[in-house]
Amino acid sequence: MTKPFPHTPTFMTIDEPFRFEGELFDLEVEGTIPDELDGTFFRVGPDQQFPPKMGDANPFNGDGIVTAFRFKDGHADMQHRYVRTDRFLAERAARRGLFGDYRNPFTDDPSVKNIERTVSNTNVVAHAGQLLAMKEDGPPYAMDPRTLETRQLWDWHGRMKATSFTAHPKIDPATGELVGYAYAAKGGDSRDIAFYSFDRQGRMTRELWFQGPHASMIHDCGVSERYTVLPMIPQMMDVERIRRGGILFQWDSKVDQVYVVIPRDGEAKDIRFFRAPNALPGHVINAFDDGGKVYLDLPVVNGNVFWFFPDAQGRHPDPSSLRTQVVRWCFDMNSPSDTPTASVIAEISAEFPHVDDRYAGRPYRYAFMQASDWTKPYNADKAGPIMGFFFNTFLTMDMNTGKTKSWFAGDTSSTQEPVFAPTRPDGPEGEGYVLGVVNRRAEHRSDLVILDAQRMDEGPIATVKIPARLKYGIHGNWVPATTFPR
Ligand code: V55
Ligand code: FE
Repeated sequence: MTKPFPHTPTFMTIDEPFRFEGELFDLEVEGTIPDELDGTFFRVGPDQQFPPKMGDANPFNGDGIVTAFRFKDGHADMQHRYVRTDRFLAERAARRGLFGDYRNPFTDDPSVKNIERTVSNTNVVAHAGQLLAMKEDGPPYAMDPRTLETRQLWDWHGRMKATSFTAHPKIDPATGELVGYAYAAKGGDSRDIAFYSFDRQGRMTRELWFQGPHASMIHDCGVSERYTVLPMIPQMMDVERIRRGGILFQWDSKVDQVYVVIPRDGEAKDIRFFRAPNALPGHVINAFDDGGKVYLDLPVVNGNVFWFFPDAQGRHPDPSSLRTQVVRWCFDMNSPSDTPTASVIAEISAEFPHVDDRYAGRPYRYAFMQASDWTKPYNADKAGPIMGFFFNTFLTMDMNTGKTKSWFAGDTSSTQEPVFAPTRPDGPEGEGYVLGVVNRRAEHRSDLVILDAQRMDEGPIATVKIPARLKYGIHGNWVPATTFPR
């Protein structure tokens, strides 16, 4: 018999373990789902299968569970299924947690010594006929996009030799290539970084190994037509620390942001390392270049957002005290200076960006994000306390002006990452819908809302009711029906 989960922030309120798998045909809808929505919104998040072996766990340690919302002719169906990772299967067979702390193999049960320990809980990306469930501490797992059955650990036919792969690869809309990288690419806290490209069919076309200036978290990347940029977060890795029972990542306010700029067709000698003052580079909105200048847009936070990866003194800032700037960096590859220029597009606590994927890597105008609007009310009596990451607003940002149109989800709700779905393949940029899960915290239930991307302030066109709770999700993507023909 499984023991109860601990009543700690990771496992409380709307984020209590759910652990249920299943499907729902023809979800109840308030309003009207636009007929032209034809495709699937895939998303993933952690939902730990068994109570944590070590007594508690951070929210990034849970087993990945994937949701597919499939849209056709104004209807929505839903599937919700765990990724059958090797770790998930080993724990299921044992009926208990065998893997210990986050990215700490020293805390594992000896019986799982040689079993891949990634949980595939961070992103789901469609490429070359498969759905890839990803977490940056291991290779992806390939899933069947139609059934959500897990196929296998995916190392691209044995060619991807790094011990891990990012959860934030980018797909070049012009070529269909998947471009990504691995950090700590030889395991542990190695400074090795590997840069990869795979063509439309999933064949490896580039592999480039080099070393970074230090070993730290590289969570996301920007990919333009000719360059890839890797923002290095001042979250420093140390395997000696986990050997002593500590945490793999530690915030260091004395370390600069480092932006690694890699020419997509270049060699290791062409790689440049740019530096900016200590801060936290967040998720990449988009990147583009004009040949010599590389532009990277992303929210930059003035401190550490990962309260479970504190500094050497065990300190972390109160999330509501942090300030975010949406920044456009310019990296000049023809200048010897390692200092990029910055322009601030907006000052707003917005994160989890998506763009119109047809404009990925190219000059573009719109970003779709969620935001923490602390000026809005929150009814903790009804909705329960806020623990950790909290967002309450969906918005469309005009990147030319920094102006936003937004929708507040209400004083008992929180939001999850929104995605963008265009109305038609040849429509103008940003004409389409923003889809996002909203947690109805007082009802212990979730909804999926659909908003007009250009009229966010008018509120949902449709609310798809989910008679279940979708815990804290991480990332997802809109995949048009043409990507996986029926
Ligand atoms: C992040 C998320 C992760 C992780 C490392 O948001 C970094 C950043 C959900 O897991 O393992
Ligand atoms: Fe992420």
